[in-house]
Amino acid sequence: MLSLLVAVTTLTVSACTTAKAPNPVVVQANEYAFTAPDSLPAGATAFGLANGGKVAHEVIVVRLRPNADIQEILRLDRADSSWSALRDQPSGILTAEPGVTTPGQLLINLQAGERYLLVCNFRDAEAAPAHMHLGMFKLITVRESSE
Ligand SMILES: [Cu+2]
Repeated sequence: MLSLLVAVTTLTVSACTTAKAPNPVVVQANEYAFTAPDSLPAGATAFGLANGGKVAHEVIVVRLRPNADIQEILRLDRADSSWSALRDQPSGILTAEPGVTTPGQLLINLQAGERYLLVCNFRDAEAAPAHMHLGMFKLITVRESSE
């Protein structure tokens, strides 16, 4: 009986030590920019959004195709053209009212060597430009995991 207890205890400890918690990254938003690291390690990453601004913001996280150029993306988007050929499906979206940090997080398994773009498409008025075109975009390069 004692040996069985020891075996169960060992298994439990082993399961706990092999599961790695996601790397928490809180993206800061204001008018009109994101503050976030230029690069992040590969692996499970839990994105949050903290809105320090005076209007609502969102962050869309999208992985770019290898040759995607940010200026080309901005040009196409400004022309109301699709730039879906330059990216994958968005990994997800967080939104935050002014002064709010999202209680939930967006969990993304970042891939080494890839680039992810953060964008905000909110507008302050129907005829106003999307925040992306006022500077709310940020490119993040993923480096090898430090392990
Ligand atoms: Cu915004």
